[in-house]
Amino acid sequence: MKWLILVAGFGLSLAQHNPHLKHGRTSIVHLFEWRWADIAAECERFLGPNGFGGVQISPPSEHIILNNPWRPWYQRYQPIGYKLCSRSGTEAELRDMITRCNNVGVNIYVDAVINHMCGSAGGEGTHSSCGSWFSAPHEDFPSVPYSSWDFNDNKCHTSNGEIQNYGDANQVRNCRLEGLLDLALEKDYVRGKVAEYMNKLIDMGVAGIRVDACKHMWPGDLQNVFGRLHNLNTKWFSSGSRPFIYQEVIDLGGEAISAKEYFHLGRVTEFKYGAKLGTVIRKWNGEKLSYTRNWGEGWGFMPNGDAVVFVDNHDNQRGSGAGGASILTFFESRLYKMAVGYMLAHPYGVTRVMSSYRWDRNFVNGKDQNYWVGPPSNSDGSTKPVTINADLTCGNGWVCEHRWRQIKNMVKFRNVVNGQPHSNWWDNQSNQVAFGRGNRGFIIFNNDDWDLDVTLNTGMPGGTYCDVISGQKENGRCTGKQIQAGGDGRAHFKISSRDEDPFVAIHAESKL
Ligand code: AAO
Repeated sequence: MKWLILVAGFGLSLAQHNPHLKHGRTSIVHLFEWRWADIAAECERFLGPNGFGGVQISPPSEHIILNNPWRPWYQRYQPIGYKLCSRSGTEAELRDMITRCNNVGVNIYVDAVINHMCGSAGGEGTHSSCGSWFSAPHEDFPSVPYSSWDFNDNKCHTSNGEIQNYGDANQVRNCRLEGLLDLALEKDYVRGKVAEYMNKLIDMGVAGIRVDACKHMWPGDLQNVFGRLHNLNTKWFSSGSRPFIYQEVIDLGGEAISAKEYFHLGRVTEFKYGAKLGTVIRKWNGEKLSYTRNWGEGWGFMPNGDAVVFVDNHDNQRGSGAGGASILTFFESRLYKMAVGYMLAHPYGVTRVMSSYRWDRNFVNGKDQNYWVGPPSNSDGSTKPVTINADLTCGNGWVCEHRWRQIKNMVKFRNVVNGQPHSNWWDNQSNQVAFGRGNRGFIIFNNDDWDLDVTLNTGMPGGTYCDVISGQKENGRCTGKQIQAGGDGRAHFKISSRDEDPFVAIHAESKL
């Protein structure tokens, strides 16, 4: 009996680690603050055709509307209830998006904010995205409903009810994160309401959930909630599929709470990944690309099967969250493309690509005063649509990193080499490195200040390949550099340190 329970529990937890990506796809893109209508169109016109596996959407739940500062992006991390009208659109638009994305094999992952409601200073009234009345000072959210009984106040023992010390696990989980009203997830009632919210989305067809602020919730409480979740909708997923769970836990070491406390519940965001990769590509702290020969668990990252990885996320691209100044973003596009290319070529983790909007940075004493700036908006606060330019880039202030040729093509690379081992490593003991993925793909970087000129064994079948970084294969022709592999798999590479993109990638489907 004991064995049976153990085996069942193990099976369940493993299941929640599976992102249920379709058609051999391997990557998720975070379309941060996009409208549902734009995501639906993007699934059909771009993500499906280009082999993207899924989209992480911004929180779909009803949220506070803030005026000071004006409509910051982070208002969506202050729920008022679980109705599904948000800055991204209505419930009908959400449902339409989920259906249309699923129909082209692109999964939807919901960002669920379940640790808290709005901030204690959120006031009282109907300044919420569906117009529901609430009172922050009285902890009253009738649309759920939650009342003051449903919050953690008596469990927190700090002077102001806030988290003051990340070295104290009780504070981190029982007190308020940045003044946000902290839900008592130990209560059966609260667990039920949260699970009901998630189940509504699961029934609508989402494939999984990014769970916000998991460090601030007890693993046992989360286990109870996740145990209540329905299986995925069998219209699009095989019967018995458990929702994919990936938990936001920031663990750079040195705190009371560590990521491993959450592994049995689902995957976890590996924040060390982007922090270290940024340091390596910037060549800070004496780091070199050649040191990444054992990238992954060899660098002290969590087990491969537990990790979701990314170069930057919506917090640390604007200097909050974790990682600090080493994090690379679209603002430093040359280094950024190399970092994303490295991540997508390397077998470690489930990969998430960031897709952002532009804002004007304004650093004062190392802090961006404009980190709060919301998505491109009209004067009434509504989010501007994502427009598509003739060259397939985005307009209206949307950056669309996922559409950049180099990134789009590396998403495809990852699909083509899926399941192949990391192989044929080469380095110059400095910042020139290369590695293959079995006989399906090969990538080489020159992050030194001098040119690269070398002949290497790629492990690929002989032939002419099109480099998918400087160009791509179009109608059987190559718009970029061509690489000749001999019958022995050896190929000659030349990369100037002044190239626009100092890396080259070839794969089985870029063969001419
Ligand atoms: C806003 C205002 C607040 C106001 C509040 C309520 O900014 O001034 O008090 O409303 O009125 C987002 C925004 C917040 C915003 C919030 C609600 O980022 O600014 O507050 O919406 O609108 C912690 C959490 C982590 C969280 C991260 C931002 O652990 O879960 O803070 N991320 C998620 C979301 C995020 C969202 C929320 C959670 C809330 O992704 O968008 O907030 O729903 C240490 C700890 C981390 C901790 C950071 C930051 O990190 O380890 O756990 O993250 O501190 O407090 C080095 C260290 C690293 C350290 C880091 C920063 O890198 O190695 O460990 O420095 O010190």
